[in-house]
Amino acid sequence: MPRTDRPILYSFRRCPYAIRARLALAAAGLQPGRDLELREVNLKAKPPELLEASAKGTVPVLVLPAGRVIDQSLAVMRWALEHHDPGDLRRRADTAGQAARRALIEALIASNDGPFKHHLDRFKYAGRHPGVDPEEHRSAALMILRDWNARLPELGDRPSLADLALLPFVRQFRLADPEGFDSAEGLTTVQAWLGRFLASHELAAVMAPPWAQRAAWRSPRWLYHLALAPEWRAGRSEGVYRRSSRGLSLEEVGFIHASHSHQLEATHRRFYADAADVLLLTIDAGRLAASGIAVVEEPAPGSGELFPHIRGPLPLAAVLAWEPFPA
Ligand SMILES: N[C@@H](CCC(=O)N[C@@H](CS)C(=O)NCC(=O)O)C(=O)O
Repeated sequence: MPRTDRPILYSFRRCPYAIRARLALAAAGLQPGRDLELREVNLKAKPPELLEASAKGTVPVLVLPAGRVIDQSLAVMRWALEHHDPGDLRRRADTAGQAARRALIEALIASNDGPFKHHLDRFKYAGRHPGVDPEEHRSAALMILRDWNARLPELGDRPSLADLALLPFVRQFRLADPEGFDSAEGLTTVQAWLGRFLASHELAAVMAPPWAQRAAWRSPRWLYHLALAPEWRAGRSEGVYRRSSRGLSLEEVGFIHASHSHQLEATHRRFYADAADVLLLTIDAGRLAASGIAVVEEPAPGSGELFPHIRGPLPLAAVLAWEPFPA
């Protein structure tokens, strides 16, 4: 595992596991940029660096400077709070009743990560679970929330590790049916608890830059090509893309222009700044090679800076993702 100077967090803005990890890292006083590098991940195009760190390919993943990899959200939370836990989220302070609170925190987390998540997935994403009855799972999830409703007050008024670990999932549950959640009986404490979380600065902070970027992190191992949306659409319907650069075809130029991650902004400024509907194509050089298409590093006229030139038509299978650029 390559050494880094700061921890690297692979994250996905909307993922509840990643949200809970970001909440704990922020509660520990860590800041992206200053204390860690945040890499927003497109789960449909996971960067090779993430998969090398953790082959299971889920987020969050924290890669520490010495090379240690923490690839479970709860372990990331505990790592953060071991460093700094100013709000005593883990209920470690030596006062009466803390052992019982710590046990309750663990019990609530087990209830969330096990049965609650199970029912949440089958209620919210019923289409992914053929044959399940979403209503049955919604009722089962509500039963669990009613149990939490009775137990949460035992943790005291201050937030705890359980709040950070559970609330992103309760938020998801509510999002699947806000009216149903808000009008559910026997949930007054849970409803108020979620309401405070949804209005909190803590949640707002981790859902916005620098904790969550709209655009995915760009791996230096991938290649990038700026395309005009109608031309990319035409390429997709033909099954192969043959534009070299703005206004020029592969046949005219002899190759397709591309950029490395660090060259992209300048390429956009130089050639596409006034263009509408620009898309950023993320290209896997390995898949190009597998299709027999060579990439040659060649100097740009004038500057001599080396750019990757794709020496043949771009196979659709080599394009991992496309998105509006700038994001
Ligand atoms: N047990 C893991 C679960 C993490 C997880 O499942 N994350 C989801 C996103 S919310 C993921 O990365 N899924 C991989 C995928 O969708 O390809 C943890 O606690 O970190």
